[in-house]
Amino acid sequence: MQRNRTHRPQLLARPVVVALAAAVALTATACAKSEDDAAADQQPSATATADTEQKVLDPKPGSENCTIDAYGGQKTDLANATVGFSQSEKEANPFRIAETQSIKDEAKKRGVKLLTANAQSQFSKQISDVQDLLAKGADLLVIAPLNSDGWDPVLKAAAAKKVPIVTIDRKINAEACKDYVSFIASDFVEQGRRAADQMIEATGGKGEVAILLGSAGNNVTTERTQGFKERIAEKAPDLKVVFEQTGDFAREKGQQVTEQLIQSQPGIKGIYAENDEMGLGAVAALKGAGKKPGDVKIVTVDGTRNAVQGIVDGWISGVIESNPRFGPLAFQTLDTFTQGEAVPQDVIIEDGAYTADNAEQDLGKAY
Ligand code: GZL
Repeated sequence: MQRNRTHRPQLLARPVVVALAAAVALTATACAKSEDDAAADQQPSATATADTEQKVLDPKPGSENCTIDAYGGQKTDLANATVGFSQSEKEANPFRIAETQSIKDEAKKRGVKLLTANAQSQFSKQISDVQDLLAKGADLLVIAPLNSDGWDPVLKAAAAKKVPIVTIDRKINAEACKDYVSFIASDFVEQGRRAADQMIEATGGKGEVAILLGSAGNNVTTERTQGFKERIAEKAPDLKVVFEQTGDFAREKGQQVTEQLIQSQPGIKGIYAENDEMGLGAVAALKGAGKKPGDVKIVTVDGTRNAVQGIVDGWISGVIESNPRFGPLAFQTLDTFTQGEAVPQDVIIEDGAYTADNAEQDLGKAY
């Protein structure tokens, strides 16, 4: 369930926070919501942008908990520990820049020693990066995975040293509370649904649209595509997806694919780009083809400054945020867990959204 709150209660004492969050989750699932209420819950206000300092561990509905007793390992004081952070993609994409900065800021705020590594978008390097972090003495790991599969060597090495792992952003196909403690991420299917809502709004629900797919081999691409197609089918059957091709989450590839698209589908009405970098590449291609702002409706996902500026300039119709500011939640999870308290196995980070209604006033919240 996607809820957008721009403000949160101050962080309460840990056990109360986790209990409160769990109580809210239970109440939300237990109470009988009317169809309208449930639907209303699903329609976040277009002007809401996420609270950048989310600290409450919002459990994904149905999430189980994990404790250090169940996982194995020793209670420890996070302040005396060394945390290793493995970033997946090169710091060229503002999403990755903001994500890494958030981890570094929170470590500094808490006085925790942080070791970092960047795999430069090469999965084999990410595996060796994590092994290096373990060799350098990381007591805990935070991993932003590039791919969902292929993690066994790392999981075995971390388990052998009883080093707990928290994964952020993309999911690894492994067992929660056994191979890793918690998975903290956006609801990517919901992001796809919300992007579809914005595309339906922008196109009037009729015509042909294209999807610039993210890179293969991760749940983000799969789930953003799933949510978008589900919602289109549910709410705008006259909106037809006639083109799908990966732009690898990269601006130049997004531009190349869009150049091919407007050659092969000159009547295309909308483009759903599964991240802002590809969306900005699409804008460059449209400009190069002599199109005007708004000729083709573009909806993207991330919430980067340039994409939100694209809304102000009329080139982009809407941006669904994919909140990269995992630092507070990742360290809150590590802190609560190492104190011996329960943490949710699945934690949701909340996303905002930008449209013509709020892009100008909220541009400063984009990253
Ligand atoms: C989503 C993240 C995606 C971003 C892209 O949480 O995995 O990877 O949307 C990035 O910008 O490449």
